[in-house]
Amino acid sequence: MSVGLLDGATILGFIEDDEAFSSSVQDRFAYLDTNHDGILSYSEMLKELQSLRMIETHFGVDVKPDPKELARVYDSSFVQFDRDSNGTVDFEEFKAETKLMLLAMADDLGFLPVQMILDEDSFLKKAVDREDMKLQSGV
Ligand SMILES: [Ca+2]
Ligand SMILES: [Ca+2]
Repeated sequence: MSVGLLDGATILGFIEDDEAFSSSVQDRFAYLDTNHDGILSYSEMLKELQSLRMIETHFGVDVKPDPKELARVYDSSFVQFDRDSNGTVDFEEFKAETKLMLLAMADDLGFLPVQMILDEDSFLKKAVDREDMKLQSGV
């Protein structure tokens, strides 16, 4: 974990950089796909859903839900990813939903930079790293 400064533009820049975005989505997908069959099952997605849950709590919505409630939250997030409702999440579904989530987050953040605790291999951390690198190289 590290602390980074994040605003909407940083996230948008990251999404719009298709090469950077696609490759980090690919990394994340491969990391979650523990049996390497090219699709994510519910149990493989759980790790991702749990980290999304952490993101929510960072925005101050820290309700301590009971396990049943949490399972419901995971279920409904999974359904959001699984657009064709075939019970698994393929790469295109994963990428599309990740993009939507990041867009929504960029919208929420707006133009005021917010300090956030970032998971080492989260998309937000990658967005911040990318922005830092851009600043350093003066582009
Ligand atoms: Ca799999
Ligand atoms: Ca699907």
